[in-house]
Amino acid sequence: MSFAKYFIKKPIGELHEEIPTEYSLKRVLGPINLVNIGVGSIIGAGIFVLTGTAAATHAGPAIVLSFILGGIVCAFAGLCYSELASLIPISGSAYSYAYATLGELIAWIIGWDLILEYTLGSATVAVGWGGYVVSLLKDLHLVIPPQFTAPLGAKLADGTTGFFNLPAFLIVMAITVLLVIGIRESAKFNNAIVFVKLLVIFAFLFFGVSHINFANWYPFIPKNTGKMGDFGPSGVVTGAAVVFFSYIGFDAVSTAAQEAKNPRRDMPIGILGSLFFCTLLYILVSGTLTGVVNYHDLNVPDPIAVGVNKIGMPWLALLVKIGAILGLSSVILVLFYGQTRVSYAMALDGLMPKFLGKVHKRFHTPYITTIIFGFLIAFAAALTPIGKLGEMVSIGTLFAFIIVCAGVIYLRMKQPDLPRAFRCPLVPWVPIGGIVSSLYLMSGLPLDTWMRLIIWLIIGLVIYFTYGHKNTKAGVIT
Ligand code: ALA
Repeated sequence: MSFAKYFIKKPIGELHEEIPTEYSLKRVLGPINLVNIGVGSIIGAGIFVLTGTAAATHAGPAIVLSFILGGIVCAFAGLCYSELASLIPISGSAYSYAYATLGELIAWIIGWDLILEYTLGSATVAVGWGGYVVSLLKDLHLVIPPQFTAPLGAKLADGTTGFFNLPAFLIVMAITVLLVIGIRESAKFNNAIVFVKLLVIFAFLFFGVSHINFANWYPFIPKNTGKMGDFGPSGVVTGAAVVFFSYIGFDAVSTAAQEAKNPRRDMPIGILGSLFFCTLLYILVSGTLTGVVNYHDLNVPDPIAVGVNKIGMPWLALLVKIGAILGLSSVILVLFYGQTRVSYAMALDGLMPKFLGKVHKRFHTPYITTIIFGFLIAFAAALTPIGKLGEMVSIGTLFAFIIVCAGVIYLRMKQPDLPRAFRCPLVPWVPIGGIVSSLYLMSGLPLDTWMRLIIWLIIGLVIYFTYGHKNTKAGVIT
């Protein structure tokens, strides 16, 4: 249910205790659950797949620095998200916060951008999922023809070209069905998956550390090849822009604000706690991986499993693959779920066609939006290389960060007296730090990725001015 419309009609200072009881959810989540939700949606294809690609093609062992850089950018944005989340303790996303505080146009831009982030984000993770499934099946002597495990036109090792990434397509279709019939992650299921993901990662660290070959860390920052972003200092920035994907999801914690026992205290703990934990883990994993395997050999769909193979523990490689497959499935589910709820909220607010907000009579899920986006995500996953998808998600998310950080500064100036349970420290410097560092990471992304973002935003604005703006005026909360 979107509350944005409801709140926008109230003076903003009166927002807090105003959630109508028929819409209110049980407040059951404590700080540990919230950190778990964060970790559940953060750890995914970023660390399991993109670390390898980014080390092999951009940063080398300095991928560790890329992760630190990415973590810093997210910490700035995380502090700003926390202030917004504690200001408006309603269920939703950056879209709902923006609607209630920054107005309709900004909300539209963020919502449209979030659709890009979540749609392509779930496609990216689906491709990573496919990589681990193909690798697991190979261990079981089941080989899918490589043309059906790679995107259209991809050059394959045997000299042929890829046609359609079938495993990635199928997992998205399966998750579409789950979302239509209404199975979403319960807190218990999420905890179990988080446990499995962490188990395989800690096992890798535990057994990997003693197999680090220090020679693999030299040169720590490989020499630039002459092309911007291919190793050298610029490679570290490009690497950060790519692995930045691994941090996406910490904002998912803010969507649980309405179910948190003490949202004003626990939201920031959930967001920043899960971010801090993951940053630490990523630094350790990427350092160990590039120490165990030379970065040249990491441009593979299953780098962590390659690392474990190098250690010489086939049983652990099997465990890593199963853990990755389970873990990645839950990330696809969470991201796709987020996508359907954003477009559902936008449809209820009148910004998107009403049929996207239509709920299934029996399953009570927004089934039309789920099915339409299910096909879009599945085809994007089947036809596009993971690197390109990940870059689009990164640029879209960084753009949303910039708006959120700017929003915090704007609201502090316009409405300084609002009750803020969590205050972002050192305003405006922290939000400015968020804006500048996001722009810095965006500068590491290729021009064609920028062009795609700009085209996406232009299409969004055309739809807003020709459709959304007119319809939302007539909209009422339902
Ligand atoms: N952070 C999530 C991942 O790495 C999206 O898969």
